[in-house]
Amino acid sequence: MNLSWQLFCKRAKLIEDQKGIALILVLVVIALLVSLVVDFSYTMRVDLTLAANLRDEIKALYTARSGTEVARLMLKEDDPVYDSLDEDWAQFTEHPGFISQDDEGRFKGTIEDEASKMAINELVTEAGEVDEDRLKQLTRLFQLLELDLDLIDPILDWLDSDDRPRPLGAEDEYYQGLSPPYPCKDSPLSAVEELLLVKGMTEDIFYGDEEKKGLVHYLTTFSEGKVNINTAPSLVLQTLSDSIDEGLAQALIDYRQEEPFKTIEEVNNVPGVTAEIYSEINPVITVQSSTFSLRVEGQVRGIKKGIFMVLNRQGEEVRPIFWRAE
Ligand SMILES: [Ca+2]
Ligand SMILES: [Ca+2]
Repeated sequence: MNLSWQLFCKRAKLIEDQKGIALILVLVVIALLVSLVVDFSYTMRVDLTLAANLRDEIKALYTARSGTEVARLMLKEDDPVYDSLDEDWAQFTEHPGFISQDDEGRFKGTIEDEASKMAINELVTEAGEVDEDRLKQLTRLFQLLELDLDLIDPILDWLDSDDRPRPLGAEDEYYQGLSPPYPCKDSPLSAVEELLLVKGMTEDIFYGDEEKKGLVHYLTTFSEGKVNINTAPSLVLQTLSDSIDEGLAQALIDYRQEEPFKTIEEVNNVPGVTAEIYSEINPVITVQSSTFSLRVEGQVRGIKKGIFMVLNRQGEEVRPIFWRAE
């Protein structure tokens, strides 16, 4: 083998090696590019999904807000002389004109009359003392719900202006000893949820469960104080007097289903309502309501956004006095 042949072979091998290295480099670059493209595509898809979800969340929230405007309009157009469950506002959810069938945005909701519940803040007078008649009403509510009456003293202490604990109650000294400590309210509640801060109150008692509704369903801080006999459930009607049992409450409901009460005097037409019962309940009943709570859920392609709002109606004006996103 001569020298030139050896040189030729070496050069050829070198070229082969260089080709191999180039091929590996190309493969590495392609692999890097592929992984970059896959990663980019994945990131883009995630970003796109996030953006679509955000878009649908915003659309769902504004769909719910549309629902609140429809509710305001219904209450504005409602006859304010009396308020009953056969009126349009009470059928808010079922109203077929207000729920679109496509997925591009629909809402559903309920309007509830706050005067269908007991006004918890009426327990205490403006002077900060307990109103004995309203205390009887709360006691009846506790009995009907089969709740421990020992919880009433702490509720009264929470609301009354003084700092003297009742036999089973609790004032600032008790609450300041908790971890973390907080002050006793000693004034009307801003929201019924505040009751969860009261000594002895539990979520089970307050919210109830599937079998039994809790206190939150029967108490309000938003009504003007009287109970609307056109909208109150049987249990709240029974809290009005020891003389109103389940049977008489049902008689009141049967009567209003035939024709809503237009005045409180009409309650005397209900079989079983005596002059004594009427004189006992007439200071605390009404047939009109001014405050309604509204729950609306907007939905867009499975994304849901809820709004809870309390609407106050004064004449032609219906305005929100409280709201929160849910
Ligand atoms: Ca009405
Ligand atoms: Ca107190």
